[in-house]
Amino acid sequence: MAFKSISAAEAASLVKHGYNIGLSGFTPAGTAKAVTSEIAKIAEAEHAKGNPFQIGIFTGASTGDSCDGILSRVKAIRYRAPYTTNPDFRKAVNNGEIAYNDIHLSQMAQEVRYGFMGKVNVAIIEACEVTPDGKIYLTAAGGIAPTVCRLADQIIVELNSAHSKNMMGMHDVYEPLDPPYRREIPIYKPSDRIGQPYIQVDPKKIVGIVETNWPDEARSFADADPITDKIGQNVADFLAADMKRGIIPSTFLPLQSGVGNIANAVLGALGRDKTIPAFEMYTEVIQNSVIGLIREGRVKFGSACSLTVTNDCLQGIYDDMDFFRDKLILRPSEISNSPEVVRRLGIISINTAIEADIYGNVNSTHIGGTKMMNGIGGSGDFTRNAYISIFTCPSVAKEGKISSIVPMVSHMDHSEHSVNIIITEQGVADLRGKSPKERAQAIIENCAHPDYKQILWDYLKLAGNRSQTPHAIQAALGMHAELAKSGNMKNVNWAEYER
Ligand code: 0RQ
Repeated sequence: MAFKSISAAEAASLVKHGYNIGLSGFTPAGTAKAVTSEIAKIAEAEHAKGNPFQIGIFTGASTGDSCDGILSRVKAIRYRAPYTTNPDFRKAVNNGEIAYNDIHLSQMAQEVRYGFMGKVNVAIIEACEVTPDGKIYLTAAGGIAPTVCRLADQIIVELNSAHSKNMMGMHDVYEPLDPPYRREIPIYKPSDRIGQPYIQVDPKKIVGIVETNWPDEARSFADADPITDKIGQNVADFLAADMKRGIIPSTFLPLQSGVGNIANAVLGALGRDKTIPAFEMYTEVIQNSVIGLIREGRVKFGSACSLTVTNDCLQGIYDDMDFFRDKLILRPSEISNSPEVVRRLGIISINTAIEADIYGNVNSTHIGGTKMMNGIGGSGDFTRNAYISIFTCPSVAKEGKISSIVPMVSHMDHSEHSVNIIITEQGVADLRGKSPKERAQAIIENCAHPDYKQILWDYLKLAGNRSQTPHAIQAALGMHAELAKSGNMKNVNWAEYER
């Protein structure tokens, strides 16, 4: 079947007010870009005429400015799930303008299939190739593309020549059956292939091909600083010690690592530490540092959902595909983040906290308990099921006015029941096998910034010692209340809470 070549504007005109669109991509990697930019123009024009125009967006994880940014600025998003990193989108969510559903990334495809979020009207899929019999070859990410292609009434393909056709063969497309027919996902090591290198769709559903040449809207990384370097070194030292004492097998275990500068620094430190053998990754995003470690032979294999790398790094992979072809695999997010597979493979997970409390509960998503930052991403998928779950963060934020270690988190994403290890630049709190009271000692002693240690010891004194998880309940959010009042958590005065 020969497909119709259409412009991005023609494609966008197929998307009507009230529709839900399903997008390829996971992080800005592999996300469709041209059609969403044109949808924004339609929204603006309709709004100028006084007509409503808003849509729902289902995608793999965050997107780039051409989706979340442009569409939130023109107020064209009614609903969106899951993770996002766009500052304008964040502003709109925190102003109450967008219904944002921040679910675990592994659950996104299946919740769309189960019908929890409504119909997928149009799928917009970035591809490096599409064949007349309906084989779509994805670009730099798996995301939820197979599911939205199957469920959508219409499929628009953005054929993006900024991505090399060398990408063909890198994907492993597999969609599980829904209960009660679901079977195990047959991945027994990170490099196992279980599906097809393309998405097979009914060619009649492809309503048009939009040809583009639009590089991924990748974010660059800040240079490592002494704090992120120290956190990275603390993670590497902890893992090396756990291997030495036989808790981690001498063959090592596959790693998952979140996104951002800390994650990049952690992987850099792990790569440099030669007491840790060359290892594999079973993760959701592969960042620049991992590509370097694959070239150096320190990472043997990378299974992920996306190549969230800078464009020059991506080009380097495309140019060197003979080398990378048997060392990388890209999967849909419900496979890369599958709790079943994470538990089976014994993944060591490393994610970032905004704040952690003295008992080991972690907040990864909200500032001050109410304002959305980015979202939970895949951190919950991995943490809950990991062999060892690690959270990292600097011990203080905003020039020391905020302690990342607090008596009680202002929002909880990962509970004390799932969190094994907390690591800051100050040190490592190993929470495994400990009661809440023992955890509080380890976290304050090893992770809190020296400026806040006494404040936290004083809180514990106020909380007393006569329960499983001691709290002075009126004072538990006292450091947050103080931040809101005076702008500095250090000014907290526990005497105000003494009875
Ligand atoms: O503020 O942007 O104004 O400078 O939060 O913090 O230290 O720059 O770190 O960019 O790695 O982000 C948790 C948000 C960390 C991220 C989070 C302020 C701080 C700064 C950013 P500015 P940093 P990062 C992967 C898996 C989701 C969970 C996860 C994230 C800004 O890593 O989204 O790992 N994680 N998912 O100043 C107030 C505090 C603060 C604070 C930091 N306690 N109070 N502000 N900040 N701590 C994602 C995927 O699955 C794809």
